[in-house]
Amino acid sequence: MKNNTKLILALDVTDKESALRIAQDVHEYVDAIKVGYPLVLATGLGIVKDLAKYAPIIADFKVADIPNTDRLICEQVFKAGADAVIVHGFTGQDSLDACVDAAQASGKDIYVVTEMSHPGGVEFFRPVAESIAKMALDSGASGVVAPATRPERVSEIRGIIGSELSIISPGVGAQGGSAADVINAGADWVIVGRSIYQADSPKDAAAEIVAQMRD
Ligand code: OMP
Repeated sequence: MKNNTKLILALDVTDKESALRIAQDVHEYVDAIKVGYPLVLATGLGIVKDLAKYAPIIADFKVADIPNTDRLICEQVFKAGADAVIVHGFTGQDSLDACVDAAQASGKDIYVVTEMSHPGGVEFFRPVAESIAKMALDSGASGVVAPATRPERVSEIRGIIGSELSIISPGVGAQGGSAADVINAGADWVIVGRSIYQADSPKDAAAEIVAQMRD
């Protein structure tokens, strides 16, 4: 994924027409489009190929199963045209390794969730976030997901993973985080959903966020 705009669109709409319209509208301002359960369950996995015309696709399926099932899931998602998959790390090293192996076999990327951005993200994730970040580093994953709602945690996670792995960071806008603050804290990309796809002009909203990160 090229780091031109530092913006990843989280396309959590549930109809194909809106998804394609928004992707076309904002594609020049985003480095990737993240699709997840809302859009894929509503429209089917084929949406990945449709959207891949506009930007690389990160499939956010937060994969969290035994190694064999994880591998099967990742293989299907890569076959569908995704460039990266977001997975959980709490299932352990062997499960993560299965995802990384599947990704490396097809030259794709795995991003591992460390600590989640919502208020409940501190309840169970906080105590294990550092261990998950360390495991992600050792596993050969391409990067981690860390919360824009807590830039200080992004800095701490950056301290663990060093410069080798990327940090993609959700929680900007609707969840209260600031794009500029989390980039200054060490994130490589922000992931933004509602502040863009619910805006009157998704294109202007995306342009504004990109401008904030350049100031
Ligand atoms: P907005 O809050 O609408 O900007 O969307 C944020 C996107 O990032 C959604 O697709 C979430 O599912 C996702 N996300 C988080 O919000 N917090 C996390 O800790 C992890 C993710 C994610 O893995 O992408």
